[in-house]
Amino acid sequence: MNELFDVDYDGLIPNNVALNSDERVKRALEKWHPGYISWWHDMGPQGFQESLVYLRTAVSVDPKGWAKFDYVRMPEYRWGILLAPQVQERQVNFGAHKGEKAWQEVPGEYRAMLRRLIVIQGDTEPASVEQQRHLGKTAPSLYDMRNLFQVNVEEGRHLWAMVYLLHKYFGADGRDEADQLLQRRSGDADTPRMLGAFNEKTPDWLSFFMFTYFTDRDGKMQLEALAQSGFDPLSRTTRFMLTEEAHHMFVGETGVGRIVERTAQAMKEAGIEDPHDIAAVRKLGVIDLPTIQKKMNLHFSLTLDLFGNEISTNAANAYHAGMKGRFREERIKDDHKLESGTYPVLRLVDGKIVSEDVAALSGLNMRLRDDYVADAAIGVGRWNQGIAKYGIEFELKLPHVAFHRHIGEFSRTNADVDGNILPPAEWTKRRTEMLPSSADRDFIESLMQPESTPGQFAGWIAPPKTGIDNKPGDFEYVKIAT
Ligand code: BYC
Repeated sequence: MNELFDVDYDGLIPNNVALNSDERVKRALEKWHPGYISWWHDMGPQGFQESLVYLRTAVSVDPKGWAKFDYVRMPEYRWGILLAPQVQERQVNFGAHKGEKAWQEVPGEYRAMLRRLIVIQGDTEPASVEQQRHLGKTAPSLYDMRNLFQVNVEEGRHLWAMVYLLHKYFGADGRDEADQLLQRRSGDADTPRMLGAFNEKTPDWLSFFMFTYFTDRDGKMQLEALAQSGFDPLSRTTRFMLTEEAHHMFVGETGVGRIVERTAQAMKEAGIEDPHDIAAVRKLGVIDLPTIQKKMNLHFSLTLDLFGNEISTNAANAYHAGMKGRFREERIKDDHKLESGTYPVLRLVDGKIVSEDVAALSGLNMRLRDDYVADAAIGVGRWNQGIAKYGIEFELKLPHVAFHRHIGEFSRTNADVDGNILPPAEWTKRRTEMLPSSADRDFIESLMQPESTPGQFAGWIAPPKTGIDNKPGDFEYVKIAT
């Protein structure tokens, strides 16, 4: 066994953290395990727990080849604890402790801060599984169903990743937090998940793809920032999570791309040139582009809220402490302390959106959000190429960051998708031009008929270019148990 990369699969909990020689944590996790399985049965994919799903499981943390594919019943998936290999002599790369040795134990003065970051990260993982649990029943193909379940089991594994840190490094309060991660429920009035977007519904597959494109991408940015952490176990665990996260965003990007392509193709075949002739496009059984734009407006704006307030003392403290860095900190050319310097932040001043320079440390949430917006725009460009290919004049566009916000500067106002501030009555009047209406939702829902013949796809989505694990087009990705 390659000590650096390989995973011990002998015990109940696969791991590369030498759990066998850590009796206390091993016992704590084995005690947590039944509660997790029972949560998975109650809140995991509904109706497919007995089906055989062609899933990848991490068998190594070697970036060159870490996964193996096989049929698995989801409750029997080997959720494991996998940390990226330790970097020898690693240092804290930013903040007040820059240049000191990275911490292998929790620094006492940052314990509460670190626990909060880990708990928030942990809370989003089961939340997304809960949000997506009904989708298997309306999957547009076995390929897509398999991808949904792959995302779900890996979010489950990401929960394990955070729970490991809580048990290993936070004693009794870590244990309590780990238990609570199984008790909160997405959308529950009394015990909701911690962050807004994770209490929203994911009612249909367009929402699912938008969620995996936009919201999983917040996951990427936050994990990248945590991967910089001077608390080495957090850095190592989030580094490996990022490897899995890439597939989730692939599912989102290609999913939306395939929907857009199918719409454009159907319009071309039917000779419809006007993308705004919604009734004509919908008659073709595909989702019109303006409705796709509205869904995008919704998911993008909900996701921006996950970056917190533009000006944030929490973010400043976390950076100063060396706990949460910037996106690709190592590539930034500055002093990595940010004790001086500024960052431009969009603010609402006297009813207008203006850019103001604030202390760079205070503007870190805004900076991460800016990096996110740039990253999110790339896939939108590719979707637009898919539309242009069919000669249709329509461009999908990310809405203004002030649009439809519930956290931060712009939660106090109503901006349209171009960033114009609207009086409340005007906003209410124009709302369904910019966000999905109940009629839009009903139409999308009417298309959500399952397609479970291998190699077949629902009429509103194009097939993918290639299969998973190089499988042929008619591969049976899920053997549905009847
Ligand atoms: N909803 O200084 P502020 C993922 C609270 S996604 C509700 O503005 P801070 C995934 C905040 O908690 C990535 N409350 O914010 C994706 C604070 O409350 P307290 C998840 C919110 O702390 C798809 C107060 O407002 N990971 O992995 O700088 C599928 C003022 O705080 C919200 C992380 O987020 C909100 N949206 O930034 C599966 C990383 N925003 O404590 C998985 C860890 C703010 O004063 N979290 N508040 O009562 C963090 O780094 C930060 O806590 C946040 C907020 C970015 C969330």
